[in-house]
Amino acid sequence: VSVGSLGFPRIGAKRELKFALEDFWSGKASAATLLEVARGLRRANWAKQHALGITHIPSNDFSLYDHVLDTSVMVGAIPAVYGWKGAEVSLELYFAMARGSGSMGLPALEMTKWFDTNYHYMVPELEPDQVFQLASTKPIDEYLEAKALGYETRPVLLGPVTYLKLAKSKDKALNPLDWLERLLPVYAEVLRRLHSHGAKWVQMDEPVLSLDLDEASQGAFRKAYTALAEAVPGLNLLLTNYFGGYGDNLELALSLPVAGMHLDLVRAPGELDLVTQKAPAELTLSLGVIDGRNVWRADLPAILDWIEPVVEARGEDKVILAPSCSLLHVPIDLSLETALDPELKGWLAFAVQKLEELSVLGRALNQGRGAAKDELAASAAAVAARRSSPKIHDPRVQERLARITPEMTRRKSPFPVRREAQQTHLGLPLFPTTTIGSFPQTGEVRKARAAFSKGELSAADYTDFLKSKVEEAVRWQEEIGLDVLVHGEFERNDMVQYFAEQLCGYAFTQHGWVQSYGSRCVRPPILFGDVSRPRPMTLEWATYAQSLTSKPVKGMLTGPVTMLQWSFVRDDLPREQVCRQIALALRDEVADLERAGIRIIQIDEPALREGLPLRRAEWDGYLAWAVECFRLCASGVADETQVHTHMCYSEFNDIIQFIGDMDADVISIEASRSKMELLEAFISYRYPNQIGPGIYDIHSPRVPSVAELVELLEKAQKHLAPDQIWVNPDCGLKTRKWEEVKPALANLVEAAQHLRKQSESRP
Ligand code: THG
Ligand code: ZN
Repeated sequence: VSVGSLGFPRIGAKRELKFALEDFWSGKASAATLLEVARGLRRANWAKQHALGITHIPSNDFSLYDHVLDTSVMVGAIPAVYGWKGAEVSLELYFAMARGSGSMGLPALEMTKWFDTNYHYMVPELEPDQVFQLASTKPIDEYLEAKALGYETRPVLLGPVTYLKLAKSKDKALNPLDWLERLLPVYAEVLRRLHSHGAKWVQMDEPVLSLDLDEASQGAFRKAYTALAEAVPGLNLLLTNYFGGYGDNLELALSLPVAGMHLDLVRAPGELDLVTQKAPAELTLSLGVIDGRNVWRADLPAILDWIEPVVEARGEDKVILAPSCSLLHVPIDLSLETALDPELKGWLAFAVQKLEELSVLGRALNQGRGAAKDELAASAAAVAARRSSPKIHDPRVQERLARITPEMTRRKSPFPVRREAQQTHLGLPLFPTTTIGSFPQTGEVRKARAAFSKGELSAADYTDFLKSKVEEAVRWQEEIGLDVLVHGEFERNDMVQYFAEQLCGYAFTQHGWVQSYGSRCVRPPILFGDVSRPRPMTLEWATYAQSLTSKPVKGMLTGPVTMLQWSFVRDDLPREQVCRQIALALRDEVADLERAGIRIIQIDEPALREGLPLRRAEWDGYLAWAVECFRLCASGVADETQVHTHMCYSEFNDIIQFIGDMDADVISIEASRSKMELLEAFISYRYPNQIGPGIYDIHSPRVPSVAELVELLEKAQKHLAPDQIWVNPDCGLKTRKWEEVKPALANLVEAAQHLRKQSESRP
């Protein structure tokens, strides 16, 4: 068998790409320096994979920003606003598409989540009269670059059907798939050139095969692969689907004229038997047996038990071992972690370790298990140790889980009753104003946190510093007249990490960065054991802020589904069980906040929607437990206590009923950029509770005027009752500057006052 890798993380083990990009953007470094760093990263990644014994080493898995953007550039899909004249695409133009360009007044392309991952890609935008042309030879250049270094690689392309399915058309009446015929010649040209330079295989990533596909999409696959096979007959195409099984698309996939097919056997282990029964003998199978989405060490002997018969039956030369998907979604190298509990460390594998696992499997399959005796024994021992470790099992948590009752997931009274109680208790005006929670994380705040974590600032001094920031923020909110205040979250880093650090059952890495978008990374915490809350997590800051004012201060929590979704989660329990554990821990925090006199508590769930399974048939099952977990966390309070939730990056149309089922007293959503379009789901569903449609787009430095804020509110008021509407920004203000935030929020308050006056003067 051979051993393949579908893609290696490109950010660099020390985030070299991030720093090189940011230096280039700020003018501190030249383009040549950036490109040299990029070249060095590619060289190091190829060398590493080669040294690990990988035979199908990927090329063109690198990207300066995003591989979907690279594909748009490759095929010349550059929207007219960028003024491209058809020549080589400059770095300036590339980054203008990625991030917008202030100086040229150009917008960035839209960015959205890559399938069910926490990675974001730049959405291709096609003109109605889009013509495609080969505008970048990156796949060929990088193939040749590797070749010059002595590596024979397998170039990776984002396949044409997935590319078009991810694209949006400026003219909504047109379906991007209709451009397939025009697009294919460019792909054919790229493949032809790769082939002529000696490429044997090309990996065609088509993860939309993990989705429900309609007839037209299935037809597009047939058309595309028939055309490409005809155009470049001698080249082996590896049809690569991941993040799930082929499901209903299996017959289709098996009918395509490709030389190989990749299976994600972590998400869809059941497909191995199906495929081995049906696949023609000459089809090479790439078996994705190592989890590319999680950080746990694999059970190598168990995998061998499973794969050996397949290799036996199909022949060694027809099997490639692989990770389930690109390793883009896992941290790079476990060996850099020096502070992890050694026991936990023994259970983990990052990208480098995962390739090592594949190489051990390859050796065992090619030379017999004896040739990898020690590694296999170590793998089995690690798996056994993890299973039986007392560190992951907490009987008290399990007992509590078993005692969850349906009553615990229901508020005491229905919303209309709660609303009366809350109105009496809180006495808020019509169109109450608030913010989503965080205030600008200025250089000063970040510096203090860094000094504190390095030990250069004492805990007492750090606390005093934070207190002064909270006090400033409270005073300032009172001054401009906001109705519901927040403490500003100056003490928090990431909204998941902050809570995870305070919960039992979670661990942290030093270098476990995973690309989120462009130069931005996150370091997802590792949820390895039963989750519990040893002590209150947010109480001190909330009560401190409340002590400074008579206006209500909102307590701020990250919800259980988001805590789950943005962590690496143990794979020995169903996700819904883990989520319930988190919900119980947060429920205790909610109770503590209420007891301490906090009358409004916000539980953010920005990741609830992205957790949706890729196939619709699984949606209801997921949504049922996700909503239940939110309610479990939120329902332990009295009628008078007002529960808010906040969701961003969400389309609500197809899940609105479940949003309703969450039964939050108030939900704030991102709505300004879509000019309140996102509200439509709430309107047509007749959402009964209160809503704060965000009216200030926090992704832009622009300060909105009172008039435009009023206009957005009036739009909302057309369809919602006045006493249903809250007035707030789209999202937290962490990434904004005070110079922008202060006038914007003052305008927001004024807009609310304007609406109050209007509605008073009405009969
Ligand atoms: N936290 C987590 N996941 C997320 C978000 C989050 N996924 C979706 C969305 N928010 C992604 N957005 C961002 C925005 C900014 C950054 C990362 C993801 C960012 N990261 C810092 C960087 O790359 O320099 C590092 C932050 C840190 O020190 O932890 O700026 O909010 N989990
Ligand atoms: Zn948000």
